[in-house]
Amino acid sequence: MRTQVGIIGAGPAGLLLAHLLHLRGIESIVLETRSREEIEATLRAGVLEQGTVDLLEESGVGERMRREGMPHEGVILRFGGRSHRIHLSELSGGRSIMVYAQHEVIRDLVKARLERNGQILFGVKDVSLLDLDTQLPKIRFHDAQGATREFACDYVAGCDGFHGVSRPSMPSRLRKEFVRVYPFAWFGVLVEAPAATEELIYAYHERGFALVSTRSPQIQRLYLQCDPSNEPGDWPDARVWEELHSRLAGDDGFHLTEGRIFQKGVVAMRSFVVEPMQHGRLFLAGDAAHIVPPTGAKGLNLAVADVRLLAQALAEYYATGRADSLERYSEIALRRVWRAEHFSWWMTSMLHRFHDESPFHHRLQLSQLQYVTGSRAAATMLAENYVGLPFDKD
Ligand code: RFL
Ligand code: PHB
Repeated sequence: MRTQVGIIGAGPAGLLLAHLLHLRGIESIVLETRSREEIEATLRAGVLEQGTVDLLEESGVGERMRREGMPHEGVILRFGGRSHRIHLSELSGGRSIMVYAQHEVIRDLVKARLERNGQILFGVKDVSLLDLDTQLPKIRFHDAQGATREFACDYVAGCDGFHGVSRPSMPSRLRKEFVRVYPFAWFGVLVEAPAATEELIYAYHERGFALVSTRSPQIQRLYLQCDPSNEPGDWPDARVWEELHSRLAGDDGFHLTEGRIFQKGVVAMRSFVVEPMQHGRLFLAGDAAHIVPPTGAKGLNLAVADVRLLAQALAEYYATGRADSLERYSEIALRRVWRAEHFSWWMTSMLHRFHDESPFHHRLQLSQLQYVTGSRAAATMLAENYVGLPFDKD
């Protein structure tokens, strides 16, 4: 077996890379440890930046997103019992976001690959990456039937998320890792209820952060800051509603409609970057190389930006034989990565209660929120980061 690009992981990064390469006539094989059903059912992100939406549309996989996704032109910051709207599109030259769930993007991409006879091998095990610093790296694995298989390729794309094998396959002395773990997590629920609001609400409250997001007019996605050691059993439905109501309370008539909670889970909060994002013929993309806390809604969008860049660099190599862009992949990708790292850390710091927080810190957070919602300059900074900086600034 032989292919041009071996792709590890069928998350948004791996699947979109395979699709973008196919559009440029480059062959790939995608290896995925989980089943198709599992990857299509895993709940994660919900917010797509303007650049992500444009790329999905331009590459022919945006049709269902355009029909079923929900474009939002603003976002709400809520504190002191009042909502403050940031007019995203007005402040960012007409850019906006699309609320469309990550697993729907995954379903669209899997379908697009399989319709074009793309190779995705689901249910593989024990993937190992060999000879990465030679001209002909190899990928060895057990297929879904348990047989040992191996193929050679020109390049390997490590798109296997934070817990994958790709990053640890880079020699540890050649990589530098930057980490921050936050002293809180998010408790997320899915609820059958009508939307309480037309736009996402990021709420800061003395009892902690809360986020009101949505999946469809009938299904709402809600999150609450919680202790990282919490488990779903710590949050009976009544406690979830009590906390949400108190963290979103105000005197402006806002009301969150309750409904049947049909899914619960805890999301850890971490910032992480590895440098460089490449070694020999291995290129990391998406969560394999970096993690952001979900407050800025950047993780999936960064994965998309990485593979866009990588697909262009690989296309240049196959068209001209020149590897200049591939050699600069990490340097260029990391500029956007660190911008998103800063924005996500900043949003997280502004909107959460820290357990060791002093009254002084609390006042600083409130002042920051007032400034961001009251000053056009400060609101513009939030808006242009939230909708995503244009790719041509990379
Ligand atoms: P993924 O999605 O983790 O996919 C990696 C895939 O690789 C497979 N894998 C392997 N395959 C082969 N061999 C191995 N050894 C393997 N090891 C692992 C895995 O099974 C998996 O299928 O990484 P990718 O593609 O880089 O995509 C990253 C995004 O999934 C992630 O950044 C976002 O979900 C983050 N995120 C958000 N991002 C946004 O842009 N907007 C949001 O609104 C947003 N909200 C969120 C989020 C993440 C969340 N969680 C649960 C962490 C909200 C939440 C709650
Ligand atoms: C979501 O809808 O899951 C979501 C929205 C915004 C975020 C994070 C998650 O910042």
